[in-house]
Amino acid sequence: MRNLLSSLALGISLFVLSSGLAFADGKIEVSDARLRLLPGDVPAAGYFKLHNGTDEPIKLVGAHTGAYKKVMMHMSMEKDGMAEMHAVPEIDVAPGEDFEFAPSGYHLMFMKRSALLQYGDKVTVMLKVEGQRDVPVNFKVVSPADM
Ligand SMILES: [Cu+2]
Repeated sequence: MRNLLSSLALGISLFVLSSGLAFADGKIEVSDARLRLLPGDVPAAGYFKLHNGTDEPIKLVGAHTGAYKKVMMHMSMEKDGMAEMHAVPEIDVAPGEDFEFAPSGYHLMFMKRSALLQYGDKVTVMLKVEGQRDVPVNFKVVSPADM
């Protein structure tokens, strides 16, 4: 009984601690990060969801990784029935807001692969946020069929 009570108390204090941290020491959180790998030297696309858990607006200004020589932020849009892509120099995310990089919308474009990659691999990508330290994110390498 005492064990149960103390583990219960521990559980509660951990819960309080973690929710307290989320409020007091907010951070930038990234989830569902995946890199869609295509055969050959075709550029790969990166998708993820970013949550600005800080109390300041943040400005995403790019990304870099050891696995590709060049990474750009792109936006896809349809024009006259044709898919087009534009480079996006920066993306603002207000405090508490989410921003999603998703198929048919914003994506990271990975060009000139410099490492051999296989489906299931993890690729570390550094997201560049103006005025802050780079945010390291592990992207899972997936096939287009898994998207
Ligand atoms: Cu693109």
